[in-house]
Amino acid sequence: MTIQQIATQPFSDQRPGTSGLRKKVTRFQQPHYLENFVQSIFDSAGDIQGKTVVLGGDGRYYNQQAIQTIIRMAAANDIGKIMVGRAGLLSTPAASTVIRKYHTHGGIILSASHNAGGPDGDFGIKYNTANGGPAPEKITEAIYQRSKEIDRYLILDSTDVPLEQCGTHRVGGMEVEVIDPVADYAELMEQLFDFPAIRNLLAEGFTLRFDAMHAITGPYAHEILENRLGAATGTVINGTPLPDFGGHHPDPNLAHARELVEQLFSDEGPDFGAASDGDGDRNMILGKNFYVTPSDSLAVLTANAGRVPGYRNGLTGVARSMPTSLAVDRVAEKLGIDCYETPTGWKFFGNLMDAGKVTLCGEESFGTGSNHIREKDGLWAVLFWLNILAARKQPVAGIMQQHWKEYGRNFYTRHDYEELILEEAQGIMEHLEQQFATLEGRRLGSYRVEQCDNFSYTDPVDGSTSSGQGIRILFEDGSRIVYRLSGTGTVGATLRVYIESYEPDPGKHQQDPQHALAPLIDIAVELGQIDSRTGRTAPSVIT
Ligand code: VG1
Ligand code: CO
Repeated sequence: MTIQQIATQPFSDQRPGTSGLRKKVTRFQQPHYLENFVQSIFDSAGDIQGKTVVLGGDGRYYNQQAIQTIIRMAAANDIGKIMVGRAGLLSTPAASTVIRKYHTHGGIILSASHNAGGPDGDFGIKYNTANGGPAPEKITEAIYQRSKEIDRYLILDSTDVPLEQCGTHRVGGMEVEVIDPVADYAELMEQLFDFPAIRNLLAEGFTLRFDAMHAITGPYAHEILENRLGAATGTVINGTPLPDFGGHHPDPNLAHARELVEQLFSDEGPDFGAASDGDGDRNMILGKNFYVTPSDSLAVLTANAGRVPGYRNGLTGVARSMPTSLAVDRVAEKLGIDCYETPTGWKFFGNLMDAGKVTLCGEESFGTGSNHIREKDGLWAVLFWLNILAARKQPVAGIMQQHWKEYGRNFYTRHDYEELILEEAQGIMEHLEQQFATLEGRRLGSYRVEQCDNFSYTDPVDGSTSSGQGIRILFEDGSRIVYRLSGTGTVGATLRVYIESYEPDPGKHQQDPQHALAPLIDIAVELGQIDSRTGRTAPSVIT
C-alpha cells in the first residue's frame, strides 16, 4: 500500500452553507470533487496526525463510496484511527455523541439532511469539532479558503474496508474501528429520560407511531422505542434506511410526512406521532388530531424540563435561532433564565453550550436539542415529549392548550419559495433593504413598523460577528416578518418568509395560524414584491 499524491485543481463552489457542503450527487461524483473537499478539511482541522476521527453518514446514495474514499485519505493523511458506524451509518446526533464520549479530534458526517437522495438527489459532507458540534464559521471559512487553492490530495492505494460487521481493521498505519451506530446513543438516551415511566405509559395502552421516512433513524427508533421501551412492533414505520429514501423527501413536516399525518388525523389513529429527517436531527411532533409547531415544541420542553430526569436540576438558559418564534422567550422570562437569539444553523449554539450559558436550544425548522450533545436531535425530542406525556398524563393537545393559556400563543408560519432564480431572490432581499429607511414608523394595515434591520450576531463567548443573517421587519405589537435565503438548497435559491404574531387572548387561540396571520402574510408578500418578482402566486411549502 502506497500513499499517492494526486495533483488536482480547485473547484470554486466548495463554500459550506448553513450545515456543511451540499451539492447534487452528480457534482460530488465528478473526479476529485469529494477528495478536494476532504483534503481541505484535513488541511484545516488542526493537528490531526495520530488523532481519532469519527465517520458516518445517513446512508444516502454515494454514502458507501464516499466512506471508503475518506478512509483511504485519512490513512494517507496520518490520522491515527477512524471510528466508523457499521455499514457506514451514523445519525448526526449519534456522531456527535460518539465524538464526545470517546474524546475524538472531530468527525466527518455525510448527509444532505432533509434533501432528497438517490443518483439525481443531493449529497453532503460536514466537519464537526471535538465538542461534537458543527465546525464554527472560522473553520468552515478556512476549509473554503483552502479549497480555493488546493493543488494535491493524499490517498492510500488500498482496498475497501469491510464495514458490515463491528470489529477493527488496519489500513496502512491507521486503525479502523467499525462500531455499533446505535449503542452509545441509546445508552445516553436512557440516562436522560425516565424510561420506566415511558414504558408504563405504553403498557397502559398509550399508542404511538414513528415515521423514520426510510432514513437513518429507523435502526435507532426500532431499538429505543420498540426494543427498550416496549412499544408495539409496527410502531416504527418506514424503518429501513434506503439510499433514495423510497423516492421521498426525508423531511418531517406536514407536506412530506403525509402518511403519518393522515394516521394521526384519523379516528382510529394513535395518541402520538413523530417523524425525523434524513440524518436524524429533526423532529415533527403530532398529537391526536394535533400538530405541534416546532417553536411551540421548544417552549413546551423548556416549561416542562423539570419533569425530566436529565434536566431536573434546572436549565442554565435557552437559545433559539432568530427566525424561531418568541414562544420560548416567554417561558424563559417566567423561569428567570437567559434566552439567546442566534443566527440560523446549529453551529451558533455550540459556544453557548460549551460555556454553560444554555441547556436547551431550538430552531423553527423542526430542530430541538440540548447540551447532551452539540447537534439538534430528533429522537431526543420525541423521548422528551414522551417523558412529559408520561408525567402529565394529558393528551398532546391538552398540554399545548394549557401552555397557550398560561403564556399566550405565538401564531407562527413559514412560507418557502423554492427553486427561485438566484438573481430574483437576491432582488427581493435588496428591494427590502432599500425600504428600511422609509418603513420605520409606517403603518401597514393595522400594524405599525417599529424597526427593520438585517440581523447581525455577535457571539457573547468568542466575540465573533456574523452579519446579513436575515431581514427583520419588527412591528410595534411584537409581530414580525423575517426574510432569509436558504443556505442548504442545491438548486437556484430558496426564499424563506417567517411570519409571527402574539395573541394573549385564550378565546382566540383556536384559530388556524394561516387565518390568524393572513393580514401579515399579505403584507409580507407585498413588501417583498414576491409575486411580481418571481411570478409565483403561492409558496412551495408552508410549515
Ligand atoms: C435549514 C434550516 C435551519 C437548519 C438547517 C440545517 O437551513 O432553516 O434552521 O439549521 O437547515 O438543518 P436553511 O439555510 O436552508 O434555512 V438539517 O436537518 O438540513 O442539517
Ligand atoms: Co437534518
